[in-house]
Amino acid sequence: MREGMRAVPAGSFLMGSEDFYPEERPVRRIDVGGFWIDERPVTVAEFRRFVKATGHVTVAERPLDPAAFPGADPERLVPGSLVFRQSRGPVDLRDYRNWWAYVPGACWSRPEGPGSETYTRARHPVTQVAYADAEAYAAWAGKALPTEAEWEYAARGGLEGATFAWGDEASPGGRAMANTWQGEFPWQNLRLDGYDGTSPVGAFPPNGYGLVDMTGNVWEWTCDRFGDAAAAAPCCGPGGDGLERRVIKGGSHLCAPSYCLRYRPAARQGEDVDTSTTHIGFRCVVRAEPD
Ligand SMILES: [Ca+2]
Repeated sequence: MREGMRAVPAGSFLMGSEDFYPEERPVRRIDVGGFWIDERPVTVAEFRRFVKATGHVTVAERPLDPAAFPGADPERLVPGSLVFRQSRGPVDLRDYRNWWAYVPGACWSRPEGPGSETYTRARHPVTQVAYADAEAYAAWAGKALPTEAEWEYAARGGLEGATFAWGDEASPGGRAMANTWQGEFPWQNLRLDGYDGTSPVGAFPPNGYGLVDMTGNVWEWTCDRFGDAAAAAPCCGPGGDGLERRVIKGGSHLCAPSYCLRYRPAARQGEDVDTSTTHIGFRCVVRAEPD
């Protein structure tokens, strides 16, 4: 046994989906070796231990080099990160700037910027982590970031071809199975699942492999490059500007069926490796056969 991790047996599965968005196609059979995966996303408390032990400075906290951003607005060249802002009413859903704000000083310990804190959110998933931050944590922990196939195989929990991590029905018996968005995005958050933003890990039922928060709550980094340069920008955030992108999986608390039905194992987006937001986190794997 490995503390806080679950064994996922070697096997094969149907990866992808034909029923939702083009980037998830085609469905194909993939073989995966056995591995261990964190049973929950890395929490704020765990990330705090890592920062204390290593002195790691996250990408969002590092000074920006003006030479790397010719013509950029100087206001954007201060350390900071992207923070979700609920709009007052309906907005143009084609422009993510209607709900994302670049906030100077926003970082993992102050996710919404100066004046915010995480002391009441120690058991929430850490957010405001870029790809390099997730990689650094994984290395420190003696782990690795999952491939997209490992992540999706684990998220399916042994169910073949199911729409959701728990089956084909979105809310069996009316029960909320993941932290998503109910209501009209991005202005009306009905919180029928009990949570406005992120939720403590494990607030919703585990999947067939005993893993919690695989979908909803926060998107999770994987180590796979997002290869399709022609693909549109992520549904709910920046991207698509030619920078290196990696695959993120699982959807988040901002996924609303009316706009972005991505709290499903097959759902995927490409995210710029330097981007951090209030809705992206990660979990780790260890590539060893289960005992
Ligand atoms: Ca919610």
